[in-house]
Amino acid sequence: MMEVEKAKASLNKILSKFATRGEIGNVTPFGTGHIHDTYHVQNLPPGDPHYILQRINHHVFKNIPALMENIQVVTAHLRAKLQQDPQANPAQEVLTLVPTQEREWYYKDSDGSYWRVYYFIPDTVSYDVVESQALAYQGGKAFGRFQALLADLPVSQLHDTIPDFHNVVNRLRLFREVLQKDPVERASGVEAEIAFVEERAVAMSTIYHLGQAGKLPLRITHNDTKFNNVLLNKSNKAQCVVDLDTVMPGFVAYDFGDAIRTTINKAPEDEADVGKIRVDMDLFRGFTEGFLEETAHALTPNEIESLAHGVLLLPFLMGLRFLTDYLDGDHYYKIHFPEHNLQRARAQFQLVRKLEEQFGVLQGIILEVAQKNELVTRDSRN
Ligand code: ADP
Ligand code: GN1
Ligand code: MG
Repeated sequence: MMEVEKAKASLNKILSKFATRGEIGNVTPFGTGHIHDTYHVQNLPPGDPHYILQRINHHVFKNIPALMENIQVVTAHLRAKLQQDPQANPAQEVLTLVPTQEREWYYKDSDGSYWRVYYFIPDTVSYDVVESQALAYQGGKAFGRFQALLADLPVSQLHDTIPDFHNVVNRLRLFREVLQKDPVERASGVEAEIAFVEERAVAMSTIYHLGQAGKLPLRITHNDTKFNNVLLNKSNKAQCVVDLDTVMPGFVAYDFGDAIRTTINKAPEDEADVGKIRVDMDLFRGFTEGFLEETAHALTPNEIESLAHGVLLLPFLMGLRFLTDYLDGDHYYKIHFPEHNLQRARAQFQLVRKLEEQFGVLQGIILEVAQKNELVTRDSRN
């Protein structure tokens, strides 16, 4: 059998373990995620649902049963909340897992790979780069609403799927360990990037210290709020938040900062020409308005204050993680060419520089929008 046919047969065999219906047609690679292998599964009979099949990266997520339990708890909670909302359409607005024939949420094959299936949410779009303020606003609404809908799910119900995921102290420690070992002898080529990291190690610890001091409440956060993890409908209205693997206890500034990172920079995350990396304040305002309309009423003053710090921290953390993976020989993220992780790190660090220049402006917009929304909420409650 040809390689392609063999691969097709093995994907079909995996799919036969799941309680799908209809007759499977083409199975094609899908999306631009860096972690899992994602496929779109076509269903031949008209009217039968299409599916998303994913090989879950178990090098990144080491406890797959705990991961899948989280996803089950989160999607069930979101679905129950949306079912109380007459305007909502839960089947299209929350991910829905398809169980295996054995009524499990994942299937482990004989090679040790883990697989899961979701219903495909049709007629949607996602964006790697955001072009308009209206779109940025929709992203803010989507992640803000996600946070608000999960506010009454006790944090103790979720496992930490990747412990210390956004903990900068942990990320700096891992970076320094790899740098010390320099396993693929790349450290001598990235002295400027190493200096960039060390110059900011203290300044980037603000959220960590506030957290340690108990000044920021732990909430259920998404923790991977890249803009392309929102599906929008054909009219560009936010419809569904995807990529729920890192939904776990965290600080609200993480979600805000990670989303801003991929919203306000019109260049791609891995832009090769750092001269093209700019901060677009209209997009910043759009996202902030959407996000705070959904969340401001529930946030503490310390959390509001922390949001601008999250905006600096998240691109710094992502650059640090890309750089660490580059120094480590590219084991974590999918790369498309040899220096891809380094290029990603450089682009993120340039974004940090641009955001540092604008810190006061960012903070001003956040405070203005937060106050407006708190007043609106207070008035509507009176
Ligand atoms: P990764 O963790 O590798 O980023 P994701 O779970 O985010 O993987 O999936 C990759 C992409 O596939 C998403 O950005 C989204 O565009 C698309 N996607 C994922 N799940 C669905 C779904 N149920 N319906 C439609 N599109 C989906
Ligand atoms: C990964 O899965 P994906 O591509 O949405 C990563 C995020 C990074 C992102 C950078 C589990 O997200 O933390 O921000 O790449 N996810 C994991 O693009 O590490
Ligand atoms: Mg994703």
